[in-house]
Amino acid sequence: MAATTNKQLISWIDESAKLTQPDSVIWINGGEAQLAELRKQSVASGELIPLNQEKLPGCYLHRSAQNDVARVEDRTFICCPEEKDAGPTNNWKAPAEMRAQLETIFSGSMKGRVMYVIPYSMGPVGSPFAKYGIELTDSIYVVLSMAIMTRVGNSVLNAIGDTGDFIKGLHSKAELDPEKRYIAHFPQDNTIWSVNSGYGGNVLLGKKCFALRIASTLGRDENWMAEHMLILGIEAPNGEKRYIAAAFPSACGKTNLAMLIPPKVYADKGYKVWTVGDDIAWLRPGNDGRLYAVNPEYGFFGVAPGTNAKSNPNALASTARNTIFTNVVQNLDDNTVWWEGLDKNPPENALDWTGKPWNGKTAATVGAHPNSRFTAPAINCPCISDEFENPAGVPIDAIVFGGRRAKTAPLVYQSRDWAHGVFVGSIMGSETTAAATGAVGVVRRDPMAMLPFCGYNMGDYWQHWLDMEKSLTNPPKIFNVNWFRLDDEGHFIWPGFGDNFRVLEWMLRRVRNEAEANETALGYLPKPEDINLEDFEIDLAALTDLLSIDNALWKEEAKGIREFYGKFGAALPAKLAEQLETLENAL
Ligand code: GTP
Ligand code: SPV
Ligand code: MN
Repeated sequence: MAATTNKQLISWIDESAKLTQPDSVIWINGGEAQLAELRKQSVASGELIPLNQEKLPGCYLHRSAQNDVARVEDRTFICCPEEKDAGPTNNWKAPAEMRAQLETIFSGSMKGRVMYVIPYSMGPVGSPFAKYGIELTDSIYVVLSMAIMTRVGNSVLNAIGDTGDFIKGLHSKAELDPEKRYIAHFPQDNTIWSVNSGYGGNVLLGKKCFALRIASTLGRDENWMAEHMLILGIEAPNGEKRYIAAAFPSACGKTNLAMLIPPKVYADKGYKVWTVGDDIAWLRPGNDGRLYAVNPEYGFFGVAPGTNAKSNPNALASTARNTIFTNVVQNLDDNTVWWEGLDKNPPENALDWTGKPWNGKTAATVGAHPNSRFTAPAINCPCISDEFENPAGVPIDAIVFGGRRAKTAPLVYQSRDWAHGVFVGSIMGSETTAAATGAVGVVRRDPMAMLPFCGYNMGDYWQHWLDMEKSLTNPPKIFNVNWFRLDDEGHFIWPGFGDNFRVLEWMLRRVRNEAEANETALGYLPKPEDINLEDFEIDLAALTDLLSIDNALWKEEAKGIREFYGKFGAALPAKLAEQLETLENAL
């Protein structure tokens, strides 16, 4: 039974049901009884496998189809009326054409199935930042995952009331046919259609589809920003808290940075890190001219491999209960989970991510898929911030961009001002990861870590970033980091993880005008001695190397940037073209 009389909502659901022809329609009310019943059904059907309920209470394992393990960027479309508004970095199709094509695929796709109606909120319900969505889906996995990742239920229907103010998402697993898999966005209708996939970023429509692609277009029109950013708080020994937002591409360290534990020397002094968000930030100028951020999500959809008690104990603790694991190893001895990098003791009596028998001691192949993930409630996180539910958000002092670069980018540098900071974000490059299908380890330009997530022309998006400065009398300082420089043997030079705190601390000293820096072609770089080396194993020579700029490599880089910028034609903001010239001249 619908807990709403909203005519627009009900008629859209009727229309969608007419198209997909489910046997029945069930409204998700957000209550535990209904979710428990759905878990029971999904266990009966094999969609979820219950894990050891003593060791992992409320936890389940899910195995996706083997051809459906990551976002499909080549099948993701922005369907705005004009191709030029999607820009050169998005796939585009005319809305009518895409609708017609997808209607054929959706037609009857829910026959013999239930259509679930999920009312959900991105952001705390009622917050000035919050936006609401309705996802229609034929997947219980999607319902249960959305109930972890977003705020779900009748409170959202109440907040929507009789308005048309909600994002319409239609998802069907259909036949999971990769040839008919499409993730289509219709920004002018606030509509998302996703079909033939069951993988997170393709089907949990609140996340990348709504909170980034659609929301970025809303932000452009309403003077705010939707970004692929973590949000963390740093508490100083005197109790002062400052907030940092950081944009790194997929599988480049956002969850890890958001939950980091400061090195012992800092922890002993009383420094703490608090997590506000690990993937998405919605940012709005406040009345005081500062930039405020909320995390619109309610859970973490985190990368499993590499997560362990040393690298990210807070993420591991977050997965201790009420978590859905996707595509990890099932340890048959005690019915728990395992993945590469969890510990040095892989189970011998196990099933790999595809469900085949797997012996971790002798197997030639990995047990967990490289993009295997956990879906965990944010409130499980031991370091979740007190401000996580603050409807007004947290004030941001620093914005950090970063990617995976084996050679080029130094450990850290600071932009000269806001416009230069926008330039620094726009020229980001990073090696591709398993989070999307396609080759891994290839360097591509990924401006602001938004290449796969910007819902409109990236050139216009850069202009929007530049324009935001007008609303900010006290804008955040903008930095760039690279935790991933390699030595000649291919090892990471920087130890990363907890020690990244040393770099964050330099940034906050810069914010307070308390730290030195060298002015270079790229911007302000710390001198090696400006980074706190107390109780640290790295030697000064390595740090000097990490903070060096190879002019020849950067001249090559500038050529690549010029080529990339060339794709945008008239949409490239003049200010960014000037910034590039300044860089080229300085090199
Ligand atoms: P998405 O959820 O895809 O957006 O990824 P993310 O940006 O949250 O990345 P995540 O924190 O899950 O890290 C991805 C991978 O990078 C994991 O295998 C981590 O172990 C590794 N990683 C994270 N931080 C560091 C670091 O400081 N140094 C090194 N060398 N690796 C890191
Ligand atoms: C990413 O790929 O950046 C993710 C995972 O955070 S997904 O939700 O699939 O987009
Ligand atoms: Mn992400």
